[in-house]
Amino acid sequence: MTNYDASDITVLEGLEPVRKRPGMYIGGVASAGLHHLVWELVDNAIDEAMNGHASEITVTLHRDGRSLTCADNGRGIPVDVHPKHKKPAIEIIFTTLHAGGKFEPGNYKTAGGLHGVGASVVNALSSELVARVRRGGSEFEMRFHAGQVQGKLKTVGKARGTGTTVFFRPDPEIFPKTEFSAEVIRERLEVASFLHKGLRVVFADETQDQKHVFHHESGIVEFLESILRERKQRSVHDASFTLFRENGLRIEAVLRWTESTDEHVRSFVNGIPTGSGGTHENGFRAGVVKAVRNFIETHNLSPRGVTLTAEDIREGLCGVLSVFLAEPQFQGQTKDRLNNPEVQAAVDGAVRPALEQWLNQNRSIAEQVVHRVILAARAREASRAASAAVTRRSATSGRLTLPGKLSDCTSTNRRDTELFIVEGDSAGGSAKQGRDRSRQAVLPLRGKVLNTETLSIAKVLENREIADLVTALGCGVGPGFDLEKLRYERIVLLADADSDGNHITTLLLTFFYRHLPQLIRDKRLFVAVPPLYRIDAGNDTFWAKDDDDKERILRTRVKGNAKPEITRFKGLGEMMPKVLWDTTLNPATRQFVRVDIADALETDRIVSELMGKDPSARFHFIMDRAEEAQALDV
Ligand code: 0RA
Repeated sequence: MTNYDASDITVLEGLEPVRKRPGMYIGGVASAGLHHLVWELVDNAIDEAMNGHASEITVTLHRDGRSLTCADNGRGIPVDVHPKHKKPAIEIIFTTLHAGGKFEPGNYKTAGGLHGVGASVVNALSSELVARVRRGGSEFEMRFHAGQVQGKLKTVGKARGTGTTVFFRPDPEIFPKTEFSAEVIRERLEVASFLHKGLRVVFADETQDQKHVFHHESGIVEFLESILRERKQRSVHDASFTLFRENGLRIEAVLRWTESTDEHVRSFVNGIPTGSGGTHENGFRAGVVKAVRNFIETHNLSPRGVTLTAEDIREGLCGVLSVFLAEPQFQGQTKDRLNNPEVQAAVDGAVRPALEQWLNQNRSIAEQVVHRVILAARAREASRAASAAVTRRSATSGRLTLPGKLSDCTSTNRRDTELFIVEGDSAGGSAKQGRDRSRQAVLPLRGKVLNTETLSIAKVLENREIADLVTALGCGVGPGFDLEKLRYERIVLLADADSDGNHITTLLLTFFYRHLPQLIRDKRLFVAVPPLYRIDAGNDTFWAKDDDDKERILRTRVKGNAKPEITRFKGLGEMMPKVLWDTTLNPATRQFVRVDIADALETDRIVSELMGKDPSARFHFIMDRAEEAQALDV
């Protein structure tokens, strides 16, 4: 390891392709791509720490919010001159694509997927980058602009100890928005500190004059506790099951069962979040299910009258799984699913015996877990019966059983049809008159929608408004869900452009997110954006969706000295049907926002927080995300 020097660096390629097609290297130039630059440097520093050479990483977000420094106390990037290329190693590392240390056995690299593309990609996409290295008693410095060297490597002074410090400023010619999110960075660094136990990670946020120090000696055990705290979830037992295993593949897992009805497993490969799971997560799930099943069977605890499914066993499971392997293969559009087949059996084979043994050694915990699992099976049976009743109403007996207040469309072909879910009867009336009745259906909902966040499907379906909605959709919910039976191509939420309307939209989004996520995943759910203002100026009429829009129109569209007349709509109900058609229903002129699970984890956290905070703020957050996702679609 210590005989590493510049001659180990082999493949050389310039940086022009990176600036030409940044998306190929960092996934895109929107916010996620911008933050990739940070992860890239942080991952390099973490690699140095993981291999035992660094104990502390400091990330400083500078006051302008558009530049950042990542420092570590590792060995320092080598500065010796490469015999063949006659350049300092550090220069090669920062100016050539895919240059890096050759594979050293026993070393875990974050390489793979969008990661590990190297410090050179960060350099290529920065208008300014300064690398400083402390090594051999001196401090060295090298400066770059858009990936090009600005002068030679210089010695800037004497130094004690070793380490690497990289300052960079993302290039505004590449990124439309160069402002970092302190929150996104903070969160990622905290997670890194959990996954690399013992590592000190400091986040100096100059934009808010805050300094965060993350340091967890118990690693993912503390991570799980923090997840439960954040999700406000109660455990059904105390003490987590923990697993630390290392033989070629490092496997760390911690889990416990909660009272929550969902399953929440966060998985990582070499410290990189794998939001779409993969083979490691599959092995983990399979191992947990087999261990619990075995325990139940061995002790003759099977319930009478219900068969336990894998989902029953995993209901309420909250866990963290972190694996480290030498050559991870990532897959999927966002490269966040692990694809190495050998990992599945390895994780399954590690988790199953260890968990079963743990259950046998902790009998009171085991009893609580088994009780929880049987309860889940019984609840599933009950909700299946309830949902089957609703689905039957809509699916088998045809239109006659559709809710009376649904104004259905006349088209018998689902293609291009839309269901507008409208707040209130009077708005429903305008929508009903203003719509294109051949392909647009209207379902008015009365008053506030039930908050479905924590309710089982059976409970949710006891609510009349929701049951009517499910009947109108035709696709059922829960175990009875069938996308083929969905009666419309698109589902559109239409509510007033005020805080009550936002609240209703949030509650409906919660319902869809928790109970019909398939519709969101299948990109069927939209939110309509009705106008808030009408601006009459001379012979022209303009519509504005919010205050900013109004100001913009007044500035740019209203000509001459005619004094514009501005009308603020109190609600959809007072809008003439024709106006509602022109502004909100007509596919040629309307604006929709598509609801997307762009970042399922973040959405989950937001939805979990639903109770007890300002509803309109939450709404904006969800919709901002939706808009971001939509912007990415075009
Ligand atoms: C290759 C060799 C050596 C250090 C590093 C890479 C290194 C890279 C980074 C990136 C961020 N921080 C870093 N720290 C170290 C050193 C090999 C030796 O000293 O023998």
